[in-house]
Amino acid sequence: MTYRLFSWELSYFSGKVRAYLRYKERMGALPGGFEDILATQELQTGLLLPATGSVAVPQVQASDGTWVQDSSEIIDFIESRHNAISVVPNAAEAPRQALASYLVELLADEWMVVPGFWERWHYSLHDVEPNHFDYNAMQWGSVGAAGAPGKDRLAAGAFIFEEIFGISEARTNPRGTYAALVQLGCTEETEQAWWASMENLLGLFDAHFGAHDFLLGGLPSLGDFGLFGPLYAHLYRDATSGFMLRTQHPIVTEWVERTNGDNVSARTYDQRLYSLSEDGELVGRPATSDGGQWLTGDEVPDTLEAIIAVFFEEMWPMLKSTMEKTAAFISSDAHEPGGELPGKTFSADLPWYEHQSGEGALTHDFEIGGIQARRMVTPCQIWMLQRLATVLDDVMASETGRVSVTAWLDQFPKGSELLGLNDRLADCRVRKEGARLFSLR
Ligand SMILES: N[C@@H](CCC(=O)N[C@@H](CS)C(=O)NCC(=O)O)C(=O)O
Repeated sequence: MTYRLFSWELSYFSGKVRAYLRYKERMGALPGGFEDILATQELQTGLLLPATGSVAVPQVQASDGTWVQDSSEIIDFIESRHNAISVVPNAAEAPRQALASYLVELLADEWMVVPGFWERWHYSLHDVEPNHFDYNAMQWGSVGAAGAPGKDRLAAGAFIFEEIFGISEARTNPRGTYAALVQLGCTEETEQAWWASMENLLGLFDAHFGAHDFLLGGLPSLGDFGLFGPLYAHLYRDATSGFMLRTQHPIVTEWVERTNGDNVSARTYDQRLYSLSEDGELVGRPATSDGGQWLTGDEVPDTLEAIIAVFFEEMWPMLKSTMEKTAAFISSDAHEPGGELPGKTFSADLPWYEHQSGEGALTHDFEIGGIQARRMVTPCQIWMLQRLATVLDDVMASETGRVSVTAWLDQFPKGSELLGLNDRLADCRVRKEGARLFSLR
């Protein structure tokens, strides 16, 4: 079985899936491998859209013709077919580690996306210093005008920013990516608070990756690939944040390179680490922390718990409101039973534009850094929460799992509320078909 990955190098969620597929392939767990294909507009509209109902990247096509859209669903799909070198801890044997993996993935996908998205577009504004407009235009032009000479690719990117994203009037009349930032609750009032949230997390990553090469020890897992979304194509590759990351967070920078499968002085796939035996022979030894394995005994280190505490403190209140607001919308006159719901992460989905912007029925209050603000409700978070609820069911299925996870969640303020997730989801469950979301009732 081989796979085609349709992706962009500049894309948050493409980086997550590419690093995951590279890891599986290099560990020998993906026979047949995968082909990484630039998702040009021609392929997006001619192939991806008819197959799944969305042009979003990444998308994967298996050699039997099956299409999968959404980074999390792609990982679930590949894991179900290639279970060697699993990236998800077994819920029965390591219930805390399993839950921790999904919680970090959710935080990375749907919360860190806001400051990750902001830094790219803020430091592209004409009057902001330092500035990476040209870098960003080049990477967008290289998708929009793939195959054209460099100067034309750069010009194509600048054209997209002006004509489609209206970058010159981003503050006064936000369009494109700038309108999307407002829909995500990232405005001049909140942007510094969002960035402070990211900086706090970077400090927590320094502490964790200073002791362990990956979230769960000496091998990567689902949470690492989740974090790769914000930390690779955005914070590491974008020029302004990339300079900051390299100069202020070398430990996180090395984790990015390691998780991407780059050679980092033998700490990952392609270079070996040897010692010399007494008689001068080369003797191999693990190059990564923790003996090159996940931590045993279902250990979740304190430094990882500190990251999960951010999930409960900052993101969980919004997720509770997402479930309530989606349930109210589904039962309102604005929605037909079983009808479609918006599916996008980064911006309001066009057919629901009025509902997801301003004070629309699919907007809600949230808090960041003590500031009250408003943002769109994102039903794809419901789909992510349903996935989490399944893991929770698995870990709670045994008496030992139940005791262990209940005690573990108790340490986080409001952590025990997660145990009622199925009840909270009861009136807002969704069904995913290709890329499209529908209510269940
Ligand atoms: N939840 C989806 C989000 C995918 C997504 O938003 N992809 C972005 C690029 S990182 C995109 O294609 N946006 C353009 C669009 O949705 O039209 C996932 O995890 O794959």
